Amino acid sequence: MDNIVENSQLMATKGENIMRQNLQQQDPDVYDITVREHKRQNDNLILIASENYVSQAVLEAQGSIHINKYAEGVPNKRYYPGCEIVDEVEILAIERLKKIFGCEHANVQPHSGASANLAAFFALAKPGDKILGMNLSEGGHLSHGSKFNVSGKWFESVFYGVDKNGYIDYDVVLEIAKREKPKIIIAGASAYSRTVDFAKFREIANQVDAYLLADIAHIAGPIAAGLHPNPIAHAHVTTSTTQKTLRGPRGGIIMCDSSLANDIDKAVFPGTQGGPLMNTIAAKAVAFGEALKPEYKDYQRSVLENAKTLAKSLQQHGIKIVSGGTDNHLLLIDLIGLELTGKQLEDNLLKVNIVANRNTVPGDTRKAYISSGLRLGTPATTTRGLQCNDFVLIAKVVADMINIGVSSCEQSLKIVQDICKRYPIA
Ligand code: DSN
Repeated sequence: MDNIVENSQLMATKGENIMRQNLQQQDPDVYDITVREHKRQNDNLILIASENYVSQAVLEAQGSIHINKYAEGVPNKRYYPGCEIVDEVEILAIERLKKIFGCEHANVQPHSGASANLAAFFALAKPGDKILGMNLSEGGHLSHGSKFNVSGKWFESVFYGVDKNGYIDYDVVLEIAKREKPKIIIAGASAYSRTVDFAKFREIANQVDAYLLADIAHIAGPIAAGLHPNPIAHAHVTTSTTQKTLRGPRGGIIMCDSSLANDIDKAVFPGTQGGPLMNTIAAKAVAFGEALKPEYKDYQRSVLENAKTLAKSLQQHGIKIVSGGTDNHLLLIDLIGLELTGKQLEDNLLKVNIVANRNTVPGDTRKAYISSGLRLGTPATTTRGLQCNDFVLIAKVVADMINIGVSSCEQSLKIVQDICKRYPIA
């Protein structure tokens, strides 16, 4: 008997400790890893086009008590009790998102961009239907019909690419659409640096009676700031991630007009997901609030200006850029014809504290794991505060790593370290 009392007291004390101890006290191993990751993010220039640094407020919301709540269903129609407060935060996220993009309906529950796309497919098509997306090797995304992804296994996927100048040729897209008669046309990419003409895509979709799905994962930030055409008036369904240019937590969103609202909501839950991540939804609400502030537009403008400067400066050093430049936050270095591969350049840049990922480029004959290109993006470094003159220096470092190779390492590393010191992360 005494033992039972002692044990339950011990458990109560342990429970209390678990609720009170911070990460450092409770799990020094994970704490130590986290401190080192913080240092890595501070000491390197993150030029991965899909990464960013969230605000302190987004971090707090993501790590908040909302993490504990199950809330299957939608606000005011849940399958669990006790959802009245998390309902408020989800409604806030939805209303802010609708205001940013001007859509009639929004679902903020997708766990990621790929989950958002899966739910959109689930709502609009049936297994075996045909979908038309951008070729992965020319800038598209895995979840747009790649044979390695569920989208390519459930659907018959056909693809469009870019022309010899690196631009989408809308006449060719129309030709393919007329020939293939897809159920869904996907307008969106993960490595396309030019403006996407959503109105043209809708005209094409109308001609073949297809749904238009706009995936704006990469360009959501510039669209939110009015610096890239908005697909909402043209696409039947629009999906996005929230962590890239949009600068929110890792997650997904879906937007559509009221006529598809119910289908989309049901496709997310119970169609393809279970309980939503309420802490992530709280963090999305915070990020959407930030996107509605006037200074957000300045940030997005700087992202685009910095990308343009980086592209132009690289070209001045003789580096080939796919499509000859950029209209958005990213650019692709084309290494076709050089011995240097994308993988080697990625590895070499790591030696000078620059983190950017290899990518296939149009006309690439190397495997995706090796690639003949490198993708560079400016969202994360712009959040740190870097300006155009910093990108002139960065271009010189990248160009030296291509033209001269690792022999220029020491001086290049010093330039990067100096920039990182001038713009510390919190
Ligand atoms: N969205 C991809 C990227 O652009 O990095 C990852 O899936």
